[in-house]
Order: sequence, then C-alpha cells, then structure tokens
Amino acid sequence: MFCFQCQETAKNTGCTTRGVCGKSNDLANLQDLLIYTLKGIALYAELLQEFDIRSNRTGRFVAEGLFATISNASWDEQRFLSMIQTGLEHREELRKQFLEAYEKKHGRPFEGELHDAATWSPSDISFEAKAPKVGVLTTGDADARSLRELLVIGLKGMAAYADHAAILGYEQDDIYDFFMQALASTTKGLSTPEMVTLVFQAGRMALETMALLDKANTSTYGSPEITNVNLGVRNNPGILISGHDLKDMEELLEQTANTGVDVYTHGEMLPAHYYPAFKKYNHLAGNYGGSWWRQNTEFESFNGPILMTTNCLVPPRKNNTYQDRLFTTGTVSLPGAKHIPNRPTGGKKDFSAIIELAKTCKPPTELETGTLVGGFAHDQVVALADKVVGAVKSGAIKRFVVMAGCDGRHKTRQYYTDVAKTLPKDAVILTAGCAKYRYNKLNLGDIDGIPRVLDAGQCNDSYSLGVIALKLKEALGLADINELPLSFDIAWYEQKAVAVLLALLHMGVKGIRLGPTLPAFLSPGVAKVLVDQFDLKPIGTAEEDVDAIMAGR
Ligand code: FSO
Ligand code: SF4
Repeated sequence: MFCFQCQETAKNTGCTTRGVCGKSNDLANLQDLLIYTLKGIALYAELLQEFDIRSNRTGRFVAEGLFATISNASWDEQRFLSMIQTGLEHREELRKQFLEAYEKKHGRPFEGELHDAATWSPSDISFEAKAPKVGVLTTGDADARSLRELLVIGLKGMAAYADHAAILGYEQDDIYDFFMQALASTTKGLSTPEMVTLVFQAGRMALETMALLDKANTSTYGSPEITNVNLGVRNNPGILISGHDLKDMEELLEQTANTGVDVYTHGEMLPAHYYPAFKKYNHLAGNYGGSWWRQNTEFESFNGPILMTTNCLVPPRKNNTYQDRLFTTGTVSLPGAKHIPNRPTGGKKDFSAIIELAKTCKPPTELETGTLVGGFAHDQVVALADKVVGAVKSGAIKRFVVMAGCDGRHKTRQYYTDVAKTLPKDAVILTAGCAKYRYNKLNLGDIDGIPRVLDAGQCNDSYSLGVIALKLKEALGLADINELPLSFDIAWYEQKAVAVLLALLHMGVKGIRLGPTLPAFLSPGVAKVLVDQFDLKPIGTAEEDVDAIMAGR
C-alpha cells in the first residue's frame, strides 16, 4: 500500500504497511482499485459528453465511490469489493453506449486506443493482483504524481459535498462533468501546465459544489441561526449521531419523537442544532463530547447507541464496550457494526433497531455542563452586518482570523488552542469544521456582544466563510479580498479540507497558513508553485504567527 492523502500520514511521507489511521494494506489497495475503476468509468463518461450523453446515475456512482475512499469513512473490504464489481459493470454499460453512439455518428466502428483503466477485465487478472499495479506510486515523476494526486484528493472532498447535496435532491451536470474530466485526465500523460490548469479548475468547481450544498442545506432546513447548544445530559436514554448527513439527522429526529429517547450530536453533527428545521424537536437534547478522535472514550461513556452518518469513524479499540451499540449508514462502514441500509426510492431509512436498543440503555454519563454558541453562517452574519462593520470601523474588531478545517489527534494541534488563547481580545475567530473543538470551549468572550468565536457550522459549511469574507469586502468598500483585516490559519486533516483549500485559492486568497504540516502529497516543485503564487505558508509557533497575523502578514 501507499497512501499519503491525510495529514497524519506516516512520517509526513506516506503510509506503507498499515495506515496511521488503522487502514490495512488490503483495504488501501482495494481503495486504489476502486479509484482506478472510477477512472475507467470517467474515460467513457467523458467520451459520451461529446455526444451529449450523460446520466446522474453515473455522476452519483462516481461521487459515492470517491467519497467512500475518504479517510476514516469506510472500513469494510466487502463494501469495496462490491463497489469495484458494480463499477466494472457500470463501465461496460457506458462502453457499449459509447461504441453505439460513435458508430451511429461516424458510420464506422470506433478503432481508437483506450487506456487500461477503460479496458482491463477481472477475467484476466484478480482484484488482488491488479490493485498493487494501479496505486499512487505508478506515476513515477514526483511533480506529475503530486499534481495528479492533489487533483484526485481534492475531487474526493468535492465528491463528499456533491453526495450530500445529491441526497437532498441537488445535482449539477457541470460538477459531474468535471469529475469525469479530472479523473480521466490522470490517465492521459498531460503536460505540467495542463495539470496545473486542471488543479485550479478544481478550485472553481469545489467552490461551485460547496455553493450547491449550501443551497441544498439551507433550502431544506432553513438558514442556521444563533443557537446556544446544551453540553450537559438529561435523564433519558439517548442516541448519539455523528458525521455530516443532515437527512439522516432529520429522519432520526422524526422517528425518535415521543419515544422517550433523546438525540445528542457528536463531532461534526453539532451544527445541526443551528437549523430552524431541527429546533422544533424537544428531544434534540444537546451535544455530547468533542471532535472525532475522542470517540474511543466518549462513545464508551455515552452508554447508548451511536449512529455514524459519515466520517470520521475511528475503529474501536479491542475490549471496547460500544461496538455492539455502533451503527453505520450511508458511506460509512465498519466490519462488526450494524449497517442501516439506504432509503428506498421515495422512502425513509429505518432507524427502529437503534431506537429499540436505545430504550434498553442507560442515559449518558455527563462529561461537562454549560452551553456552546454557534450558528454564524452567512445569512446570520449578514443580518448582523451593521454591528460587525461598525465594530471594524470603530476599531473594536481589529482582525478576523479564519481558523476552520479539521481536528486531529496529533499533539502539534495544541498550536490551534495556543493561537486562540494568544490572539488579542480585539480579534475574532471565524470557524467551520471540527477544527473548532481545539478552542470552542475556552470562553474567549465577546466584542460588543459579538462572540469572539463565530462558528458557521460543519466543514461542509466552509462556503459560508467565503460568503462572509466577500460580504465584508463589499460592506467595507474594498476592491480585493486580500485587503480585508482577515487572515487564514487553516488546520487540515482529510480530503474535504483540500477541496476547501483549492476553493480559497480560486477565490484569490493569499497568505494562507496551513498546518499542522503541509500535505505530504505536495512535491517540493508543486509546493513551490503554491508558495510563489499564493504565499501559502506552513505554521510557525503560536506567538510568532499571532504577531504576524495581527500585523497583517
Ligand atoms: Fe472533521 Fe473528519 Fe468535517 Fe473531516 S470529522 S476531519 S474535513 O472528516 O469532515 O471536519
Ligand atoms: Fe495513512 Fe492517512 Fe492514508 Fe490512513 S488515510 S493510510 S493515516 S495517509
């Protein structure tokens, strides 16, 4: 195996025997083979675009496949074997369609050569033998590999966003078309400038995908509102729901109403509390615990069933007491955990097994008390625009610092807590994603009633931060986003954060700090392009960086 897609990769180079995350050699290889299968599908889908033939079914399949390979989402080898199998069948359907369309248009059969990704067959070689031949290291040149993988890793993040939007009924042809074009491009030996162009195009499409998801979420559940979220527990049994899937949240809340079972959020599901549509459920009791990597202890003390709707799912330790209470659904899977099947067309998921189990469980053990405030997505901040702009003009707010992204288990992430503590009292942190758990319980106070930590939501809501920046730019009459009193100190862990980074670069944001380490998949050559063109920087110490941030550097 060779995997270097996340921030915790071994020695910041690549996981080669077993992932730091726990991913096995076999699972990593199957993920590579699934990506290769998607490339084969993409090659035909791209050719079919020329005949104006496309289908959302193919777009969805590719998005779901990419999403399944994201860090800490799908741990079940069987799942990948069946996705590869289905993928190859899907590829053959597209091949037939293409050959027919070609012959119809040209009056003769297609005789061109196609890449192995579009033609290999499991009747000639087993999955086990094929998988090691199609991984990341098959691209020999370091810069070409870096650009290809930056593109594929960014696509994985976009695919997660596209999949969430699709679940709510929002899909766009140009996004699916780009998936096909980008995946197909990695089989074509493009020149460096051509690959760089595609990577920057991925930034534009990432922004578009995030906008689509924002529309899907807010049209379906309303615009997030300022909300105080309870951190304590009640006396009823509870179900803990984590991940990012709001449709699962909705259906779980509906099905638990009047059952005597409460629902708590964990990790990235915290922002569900901010949506008007969910506020009407009195049994949505609060948020339990912190970010994803604390699952091993927090799931123990929760005492009730846990529903994982997306990543990050940490494989439970041996002798844990919660594996029997752990349920997965959608993209997430784990051997030994019960999987709630997808909703039938026009129907709903059936969470009754989780609810029945919850009724037999003890209430959660209290971890903390108090509340957290959040819900500062774009509409809410725009509603406060006069106040915010007034505070900037009066000098009460000197600087905004976007500290969005991911959390992770590594000690170096203490940096983000230290930055939050060290920032002067006239600085406001804008956040989204699980990165916030490094500082959202520090009670950093407020500036004239504006909290010093403004949480826009999940990493899925990072789009909001871009909109807020553009609205501020407009309100302050500035010509360029880089003239704002705004710095970016982004924490990344997995592939959605890479999609967000590409979107920020597309927006022209310069001087982003990215940590705790720069991605291992950036070769020195590609990193240099990002440093030279965008002034992308690694993090330093909290003190140095806060000084530089406050000085606008
Ligand atoms: Fe966190 Fe995990 Fe939302 Fe990520 S839970 S780290 S970018 O997968 O998804 O922010
Ligand atoms: Fe290693 Fe991260 Fe890949 Fe897991 S996802 S194998 S930790 S690089």
